[in-house]
Amino acid sequence: MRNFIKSFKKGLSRTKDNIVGKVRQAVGMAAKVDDDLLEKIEEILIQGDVGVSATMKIIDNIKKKVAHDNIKTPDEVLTELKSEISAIVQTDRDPGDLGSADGPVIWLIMGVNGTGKTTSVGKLAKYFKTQGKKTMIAACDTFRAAAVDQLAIWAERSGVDLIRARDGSDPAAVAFDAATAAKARGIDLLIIDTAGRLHTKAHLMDELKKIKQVLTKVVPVESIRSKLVLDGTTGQNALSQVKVFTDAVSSVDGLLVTKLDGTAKGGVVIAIAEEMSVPIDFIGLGEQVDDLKPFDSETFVEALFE
Ligand SMILES: Nc1nc2c(ncn2[C@@H]2O[C@H](COP(=O)(O)OP(=O)(O)OP(=O)(O)O)[C@@H](O)[C@H]2O)c(=O)[nH]1
Ligand SMILES: [Mg+2]
Repeated sequence: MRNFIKSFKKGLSRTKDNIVGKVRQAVGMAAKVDDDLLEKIEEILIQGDVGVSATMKIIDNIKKKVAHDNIKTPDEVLTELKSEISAIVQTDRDPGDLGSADGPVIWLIMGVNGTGKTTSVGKLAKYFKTQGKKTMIAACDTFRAAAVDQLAIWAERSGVDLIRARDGSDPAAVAFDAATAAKARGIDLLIIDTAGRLHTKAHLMDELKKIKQVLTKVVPVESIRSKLVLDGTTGQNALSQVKVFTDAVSSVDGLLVTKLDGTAKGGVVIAIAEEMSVPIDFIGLGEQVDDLKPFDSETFVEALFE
């Protein structure tokens, strides 16, 4: 548990400095709670990619408490900020819970180019294997020859089987083979890597639909979970990707927000929690195999405020 908190703290340190660090500074310099202080905090939140909607909600709630005399000192503003953020990101969902479906659960990993899909597949495989799940991965990125090799290295590192495509083969056909193999081998979780695709390219989005449809020939549709990988450094852009991918595959069940260690704008996690109805399953806090962590809202808030 200590290590868990430690990796959240390390991975989110730039965001902490940029958001909570700056608010703490502003609060420290303020003699009283006034419009100037609240405007300053609003600016810090927006600039930290917390998003307009979550920022407005937070500031409005603080203002109400100030008006009702529930907040009197600048220090209390910081305490209130913490509880407002907690309320927004709060979840008691266990992203590692695969449910009790018969046969393999399939995670279809998708996203725009370079968001961290392939490395996340490798990290997830290690995570679920450690949880005692029989895990298998499949390389359905048939566009880039190097993608399959990249995944093969991760498979070896994580000690899981890999179903690989021959170059140029149809990704839906590979997905079908992988699902069939997973079922035959009594696999608990099959994680499918797909090629990066711009959400504006309709034919590539159709391909995802086709992969999903083919999978339903092997497992019930409830066993197929569409997971969208978002690059945490791309800020508000990430939010629009959720909408388009959701339309393409009819629903996205969960998000993986990567590269939070590389950004001061991890406030995007708060923006996503506020504006999107899709939950965050895992967050990427580094490049090592253990750096993809199940999103734990309490630990997230602690890491920012401790
Ligand atoms: N620092 C950091 N780097 C990450 C994280 N997740 C992924 N990366 C890096 O991001 C780069 C791209 O990762 P990939 O997994 O290849 O991305 P992809 O989405 O599969 O890319 P395409 O298949 O080309 O669309 C790699 O250098 C990864 O190491 C993270 O959480 N933190
Ligand atoms: Mg890839």
